Amino acid sequence: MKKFLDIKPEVAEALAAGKPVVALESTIISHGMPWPQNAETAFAVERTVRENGAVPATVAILGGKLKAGLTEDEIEYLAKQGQAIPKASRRDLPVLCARGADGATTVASTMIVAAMAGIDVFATGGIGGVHRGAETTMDISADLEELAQTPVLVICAGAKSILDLGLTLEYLETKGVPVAGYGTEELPAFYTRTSGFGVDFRVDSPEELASVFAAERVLGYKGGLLCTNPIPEAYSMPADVINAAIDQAVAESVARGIKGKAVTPFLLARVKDITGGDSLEANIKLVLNNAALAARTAAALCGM
Ligand code: PSU
Ligand code: MN
Repeated sequence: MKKFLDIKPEVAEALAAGKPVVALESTIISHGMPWPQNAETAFAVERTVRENGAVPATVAILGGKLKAGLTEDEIEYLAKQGQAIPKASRRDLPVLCARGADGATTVASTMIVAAMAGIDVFATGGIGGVHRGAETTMDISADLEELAQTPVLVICAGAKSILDLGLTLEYLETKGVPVAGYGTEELPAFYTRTSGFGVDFRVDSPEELASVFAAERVLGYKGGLLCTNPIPEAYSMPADVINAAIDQAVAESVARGIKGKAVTPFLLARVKDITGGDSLEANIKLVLNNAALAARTAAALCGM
């Protein structure tokens, strides 16, 4: 395992000293946003983590190495390559490592690398989940299975309603994954602060969130914890606008027969195109918001 793991020296030093570290994913860089906003956002997210008291560790696979922490040049490389970098979830790591290839990590694979490196907290935008129509397609993201088996606290802005949010919550309940709402009882739906679905429990401070994760560890659970943090009010989008775009994108993906790992990138790209720059701006703001909460939670966890 360690043969493939490459922890950036700054990250390794922070971990050895018991200082807070926050993992960040890279599918959002190469597949989630266009150049150059993807690079600008990745740098802004790292800055936000630092400003809130933690060391950032952006995760990716480069030359077959599982990187926990990237240099600026490496982030820029992923951002410029964009879709040319394969999206890498749990099942993709062995082949990419064996072949010395590159990959952009999803929530699932970022959790795997974070856990290997000893990083407890991970900030992202949206997680994968149970897709609409999954009762026939069986399209369920490996992110959910990872939350059930890998001990990392993931902070996101909920999930986009490209997914079936009700079924996603049911799946997480079945798998025993605690789902927190930060300052809310309702699951946020990424672009909007509400979804009509209730979360498992509410927390109101980084300390409170950290204490639940710490308790989960003391109990010896093997899985993770999901914290859903609503997009700041000022940047949230009108539900009717975003839902119309999502419905159109889902209908197109069905009509075109999109399958497997291509489904989520297809839907994300279509929603972005249909809504123009508005959804990109909202996306950037919510990721920064999650990065700040993750850094403060990682710091609280270190103080426990
Ligand atoms: N949902 C988003 N933004 C994203 C993703 C999902 O709103 O960027 C990315 C994340 O990397 C997530 C992955 O882990 O897509 C899930 O892909 P799949 O559904 O194929 O598991
Ligand atoms: Mn899928």
